[in-house]
Amino acid sequence: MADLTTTIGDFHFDNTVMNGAGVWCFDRDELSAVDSSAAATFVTKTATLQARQGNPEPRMAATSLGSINSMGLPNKGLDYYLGVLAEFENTHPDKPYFLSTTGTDPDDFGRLFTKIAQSNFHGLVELNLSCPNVVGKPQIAYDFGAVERILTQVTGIYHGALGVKLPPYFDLVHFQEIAAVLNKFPLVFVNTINSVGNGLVIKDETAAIAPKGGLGGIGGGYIKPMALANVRTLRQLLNPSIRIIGTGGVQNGRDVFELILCGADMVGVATQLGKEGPKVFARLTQELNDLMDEKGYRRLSDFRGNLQVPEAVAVR
Ligand code: RRO
Repeated sequence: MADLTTTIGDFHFDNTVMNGAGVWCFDRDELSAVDSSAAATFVTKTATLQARQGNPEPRMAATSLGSINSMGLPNKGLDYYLGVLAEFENTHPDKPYFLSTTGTDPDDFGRLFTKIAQSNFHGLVELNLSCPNVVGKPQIAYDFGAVERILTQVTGIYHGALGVKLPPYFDLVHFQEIAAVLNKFPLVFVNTINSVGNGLVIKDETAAIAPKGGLGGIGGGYIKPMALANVRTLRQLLNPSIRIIGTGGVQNGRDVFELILCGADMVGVATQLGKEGPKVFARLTQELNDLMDEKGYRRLSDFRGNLQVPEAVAVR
């Protein structure tokens, strides 16, 4: 078996695949199923100060190529997830877990992070700056000034391991702008990418989901090229101490390999986890291991970030 261990900040993981926030992480039972699978660890559903019902149904649909969702941030509230995390941390003192959280109003961030700082949680916090589905609320991380203001406030309050969940960027100047902001803060990771916001899937003559006139975040195979490009470009622009969790479009071990080749330190799985359940992690681990064996790689650092680009040849 190849060595699939990886590190984020001071935290060590005995595998490199985990869930993406939103899938198999709503409550204790779902988190427990991921915890006892081959996954390295889990991240919770994004927690807000108060529990939320989310958007009306139908709000998620799977297609052969991926998924669309407009869940609208349903969750059981920060206190619930802090309570569940305390149980997992007691049972597995050496296993690092991720808490995902976000605010729906500017005032929320101070209150969220004061609570987290006062809790016993000692894992990693993933601040979700990219939920595409709360009606009337833009995706925060497309507003670089807002990201800087929020991170200034949060890092003044919270001194534990912190990372951010980013939306996909599509413009090279935007990559430079977000990286310049993130590099000002003591982040230990970024998770890239969230779903591609506001796509539309049609079944027969009807939108697949109901909220927002049918628009929702697109995940799965549709978005792998964007995930690869975001991991690769941010790896080139971010401080080396900021590790990258690459998420988006993972269906098999080859996809995990490609995200690591672009520079990912860990890999998140969302749509395929929803389709297959937590046994997906054992399959992905085996497929990654087999591919590494074929190529003669013994550890992730043998190929991480080593993407080759063809030499450019002048057109005659
Ligand atoms: O709950 C959602 O609608 C949701 C969230 Br918070 C997110 O970060 N990404 C997504 O695709 N859906």
